[in-house]
Amino acid sequence: MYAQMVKSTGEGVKDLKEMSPEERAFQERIDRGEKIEPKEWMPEGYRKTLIRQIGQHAHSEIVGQLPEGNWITRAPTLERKAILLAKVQDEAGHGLYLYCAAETLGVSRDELLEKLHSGNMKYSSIFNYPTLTWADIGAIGWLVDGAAIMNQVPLQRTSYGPYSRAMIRICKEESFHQRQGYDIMMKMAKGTPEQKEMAQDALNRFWYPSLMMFGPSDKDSVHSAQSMAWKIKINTNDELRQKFVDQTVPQAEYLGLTIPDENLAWNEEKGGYDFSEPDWSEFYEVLKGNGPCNKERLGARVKAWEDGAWFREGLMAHAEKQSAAKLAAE
Ligand code: FAQ
Repeated sequence: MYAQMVKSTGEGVKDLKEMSPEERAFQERIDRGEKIEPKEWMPEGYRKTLIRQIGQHAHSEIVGQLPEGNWITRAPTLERKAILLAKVQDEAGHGLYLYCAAETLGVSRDELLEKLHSGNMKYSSIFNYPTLTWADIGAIGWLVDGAAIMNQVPLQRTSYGPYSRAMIRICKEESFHQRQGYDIMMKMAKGTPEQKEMAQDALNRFWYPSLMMFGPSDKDSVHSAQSMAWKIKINTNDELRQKFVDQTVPQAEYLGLTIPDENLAWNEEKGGYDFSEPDWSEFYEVLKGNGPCNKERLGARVKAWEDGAWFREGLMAHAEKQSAAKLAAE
């Protein structure tokens, strides 16, 4: 399996023969499907890759609250508002499980947040797009949570124990998120002509950014080969993107909506759809901070951090007072 991987994904991944005895023993554990737990020996690159991926994933969950949070006060009914509130709160919970998983690798939550706020750590490109209408909330649940699930279900089998266990819980909640989004789209698509138009417009704007969530195409993915050898990633970016398209096209047909891609066509031979690639220059611009909402999103997170300083200081003062009192009593 490992030898095959090295062959198929190419350069930069050490062959078993080039590894130190510790590295080889580690790789053999991964190949046997064993989980790696926090205090066990691991190559520095494995630790760093996990901190990067889990940290970015946690940031995505937290920043991902902002586009939908924008509509909580404007949800069309009390029921929709309660559902959206629950969903946005779930995303906060996902962020917290993931920060905890990252902390087991020896990085503090404050360090991770500092890197996010200073622009030295990424979060998913998708959250740099605006939510202009209520239909966008449907499109996010359907497409963005749909893409997130496609990526995260295999991550339940990732090699790092705390990440894999966090993913199991997160995936359960993401399924509810996807269903609520599709339910909004059904109401809109089967509603008045204006509502259907809003649903189509939301699909038009969110389709390609959703495809970008899976990362650059395999030939441009810098981390995939090593991450797959370590089973941090289970599938390549293109494999998951293809599965997402194959799953989503019939869902769009059921809604009576059109995927905004003239090249979309069933390919009998490959057993999947042919489809157009997203505009990768737009993707890299968004990653560089030049997407439509990058400044607003990061600004909101930095403000929340600064506004919460008094609260964190209060908690620390209380904790210090308590431990001083405990010491005095001993
Ligand atoms: N956005 O070599 P690769 C959610 C970066 S959760 C921004 O292919 P890798 C829930 C990548 O970091 C959504 N950056 O990288 C929700 C790397 O840059 P670096 C988040 C991206 O790591 C729903 C460079 O490009 N999910 O939505 C993106 O092997 C609704 C080269 O790329 C996860 O984080 C992107 N889309 O593969 C919340 C899942 N794609 O770090 C609220 C876990 C790539 O060297 C509402 N993560 N980059 O500076 C993963 O599976 C992987 O990290 C990938 C990227 C697949 C995202």
